[in-house]
Amino acid sequence: MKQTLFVALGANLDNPKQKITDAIKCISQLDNFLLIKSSSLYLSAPMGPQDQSPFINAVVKLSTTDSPIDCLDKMQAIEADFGRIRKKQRWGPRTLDLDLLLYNEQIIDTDRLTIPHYGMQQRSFVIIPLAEIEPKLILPNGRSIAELSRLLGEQGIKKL
Ligand code: ROI
Repeated sequence: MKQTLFVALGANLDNPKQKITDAIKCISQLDNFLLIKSSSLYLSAPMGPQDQSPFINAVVKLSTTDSPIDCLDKMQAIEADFGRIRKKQRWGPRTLDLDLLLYNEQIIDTDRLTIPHYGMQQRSFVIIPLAEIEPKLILPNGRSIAELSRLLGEQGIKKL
């Protein structure tokens, strides 16, 4: 059975634009994954400590036969390949961040995985690219992506 998965990408170190483009290609080549849609790249002001570079952000829609935890393992393996060092400064700079946003309409709350992603509704750098590729989306809590993106607006984020 094919499942629908949305993944958010973010990076702000070492040529982040190239990192995001390469990561999208890498995800699209994973076994059991099919890339359905890819948002534009966005330049966004850092959330968290301000003494760091702006981020490049994007969101992709995928179809997969993998379970949520297998998806997480694969995304974390790609993060590691791209040289992300975990456990550094909280909310600090990162070479590549891959967050599982949504897996069908499922709600998952385990030690390793929280879906929908806990902060997504407050983050314009997630909501705006998600609204670009899936304007009719309704989140598992019943809120529409159109409404959320209207509420958040495009402050601090710029389509490239
Ligand atoms: N800020 C922006 N703009 N984009 C991100 O992807 C991002 N990721 C993070 C923190 C450090 C919280 N800030 C961010 O992990």
